Amino acid sequence: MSYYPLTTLPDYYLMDELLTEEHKLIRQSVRDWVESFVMPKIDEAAQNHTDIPNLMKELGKIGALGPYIPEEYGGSGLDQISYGLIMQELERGDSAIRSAASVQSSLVMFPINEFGSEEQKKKFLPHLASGEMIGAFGLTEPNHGSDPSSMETHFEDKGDHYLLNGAKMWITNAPLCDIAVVWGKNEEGKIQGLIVERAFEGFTTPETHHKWSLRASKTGELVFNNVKVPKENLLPNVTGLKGPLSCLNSARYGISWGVIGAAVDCYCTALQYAKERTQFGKPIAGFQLQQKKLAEFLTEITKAQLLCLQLGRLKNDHKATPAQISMAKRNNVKMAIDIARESRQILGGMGIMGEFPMMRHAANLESVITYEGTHDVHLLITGMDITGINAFG
Ligand code: TGC
Ligand code: FAD
Repeated sequence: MSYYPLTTLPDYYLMDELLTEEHKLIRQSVRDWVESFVMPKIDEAAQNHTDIPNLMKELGKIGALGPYIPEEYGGSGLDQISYGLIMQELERGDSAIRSAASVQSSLVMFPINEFGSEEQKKKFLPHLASGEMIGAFGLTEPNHGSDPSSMETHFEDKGDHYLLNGAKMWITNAPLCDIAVVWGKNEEGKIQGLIVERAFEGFTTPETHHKWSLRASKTGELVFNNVKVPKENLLPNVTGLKGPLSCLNSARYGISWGVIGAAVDCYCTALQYAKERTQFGKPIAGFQLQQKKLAEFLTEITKAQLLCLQLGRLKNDHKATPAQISMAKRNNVKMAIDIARESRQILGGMGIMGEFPMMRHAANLESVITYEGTHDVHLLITGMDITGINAFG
């Protein structure tokens, strides 16, 4: 159980005035759900390295899966700011909860909605939106992480089906998934997406154990050993790396908002603790060194909020560029991990305990700063955008 309840969100620049009533209602309902469903269970789940039972169905019930997917396919048809606010509240609970919703929404439902056939949309999207079906996204491989275009997973056209071989690594929800959107190369070496279903022979999903990060989330491999994939499971409307990278744009945007939630949880906890904890005859919040930390936390959270709100507006208007999204993902995750680490110090020894969230958030954010493009990869994306020179190779 969390020591401090999730009360309000710091709103130093009165950003709520820029939100609609619907945005605020959505945010409040997700916050209430996190308070009642996630907070009582999250420390135990993370300590025991187990997922939270029924998480996906519960996320489905509150409309957190594919919120911007059209209603006809089971989504809620919401705007991008609503999606961001949902991610923020979920990650205030734990990055594992946001990860579950991110993968399902941005990495599984998004590509089916954008690049899938009408039959695929009807067959999969409503079940993914309700959480009855769990999806995974396979891009990263054992030998190819930051450089997905070198992937080895491949498939051959066998007339009435494709034959898929290869392996994906570090895949969120792999051990739990009913379907996986898998990116592989066709016989011409072009990247395409396939929907691989749990029942397909030769498809296995071994779990990755002993993580120190995202311990309330299942991670694993996707292994394809001569898997026969029916032709109707190919995503027909995209070819090339821009397919998976378009999904990442959506997920990285959600992460930019999400990590504000983790930072806020740490900031609120540290502020309250500092006001209550007395040393040398006064609350530690009265010492300049602690005030410096707290003031800087709020400054960085406020800047991150403003970045996300404007990015959300750009996204609503279909004007957000991948490089703008990279800037927000990189800046906000670094902001959050710094706040998690520094705020832990404000709690002294108590900061290492499970009843406070800092160690859990800090450990989670080690994954978040790595997945969906590492901190350094996003810097290189910005560098390339402003100089026009590719510094990757
Ligand atoms: P490059 O030559 O630059 O581009 C190849 C083609 O892709 C297009 N493109 C994009 N399209 C849409 N969105 C983007 N963000 C795009 N970036 C590039 C580009 O226009 C080009 O199109 P075309 O038509 O000309 O062919 O590609 P590159 O091979 O040099 O690589 C670029 C690089 C390094 C930036 C990219 O590969 C990258 O972002 N690497 C990081 C990999 C990554 O983020 N992996 C994430 C895996 S999924 C995950 O981590 C899920 S965690 C889930 C959770 O639990 O929350
Ligand atoms: P590498 O690419 O080997 O990078 C190692 C280091 O080298 C990094 O510091 C990197 O920044 C640096 N580097 C690489 N290239 C350059 C360069 N050109 N210049 C300078 N430095 C460079 N992937 C999925 O497909 N689906 C998922 O669901 C998923 N979930 C994940 C869940 C967790 C918990 C984790 C940890 C990862 C997940 N990933 C997933 C994988 C994640 O996206 C990759 O770990 C990430 O993209 C980095 O790849 P890598 O680990 O192979 O590191």
